Amino acid sequence: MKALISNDDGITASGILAAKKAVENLCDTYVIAPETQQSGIGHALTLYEPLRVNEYTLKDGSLGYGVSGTPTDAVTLGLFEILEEHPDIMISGINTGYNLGQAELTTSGTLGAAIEAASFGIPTIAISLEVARDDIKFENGEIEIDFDFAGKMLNKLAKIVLKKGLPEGIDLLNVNIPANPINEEFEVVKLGKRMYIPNIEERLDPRGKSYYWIGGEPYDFDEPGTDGYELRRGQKTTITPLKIDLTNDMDSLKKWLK
Ligand SMILES: [Mn+2]
Repeated sequence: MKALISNDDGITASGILAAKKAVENLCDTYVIAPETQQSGIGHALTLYEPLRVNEYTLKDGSLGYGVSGTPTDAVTLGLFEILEEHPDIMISGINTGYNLGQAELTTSGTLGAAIEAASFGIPTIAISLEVARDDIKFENGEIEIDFDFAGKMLNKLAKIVLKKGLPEGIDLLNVNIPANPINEEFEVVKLGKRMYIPNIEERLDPRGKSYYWIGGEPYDFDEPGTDGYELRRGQKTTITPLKIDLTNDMDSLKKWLK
């Protein structure tokens, strides 16, 4: 069995090594990830720049492939250039910081990599860890983060996926690990509305012209049964089944067009 492991925090991030460590007793692991921090890049594909693949020695001494592009670039090169055959499972993460809700699902690079792999029928897990401190969300492997519980949950889930694949009609799973878990169960939840309310900072450049910096304040999760509510308020490990097909109600559209 083979696992392709990627992320959006970059190949040097500690979370990708945690993901590798979590599943290496189950299968062969191949770490193929962007060289640089790509959080927020979504499902972007590089079409007008050359892409390089550089070999990296990961902190555990093993070989990894760093791609000079996006998470989707890394997965595409992984599947169609670097690996000889498609893996039995793809894991995106472990992301530093949660990935919740409908709104940012397609801006998340963690989900971007996952959606790309899942679109080729590979059973895929996107996994993210809630972190208490805002300043470590874009860490590059230099800050010590405790991925032990997240790794344990990932191992549990990957074992099931490798044995049974995913249920019919489900393309990928979005998993979020709380900072202070109350149990070792998976709570099946639907997507909430969003993770953040945009918080835009306007600054002045040295020539007096405005520039903007997009940030966010956590959305106030208020709907029980959603990922944001159960993770943030309940400190449960949430798991959401996703499908890539975004097609909505065709009949109501046909009626509307008449
Ligand atoms: Mn990230």
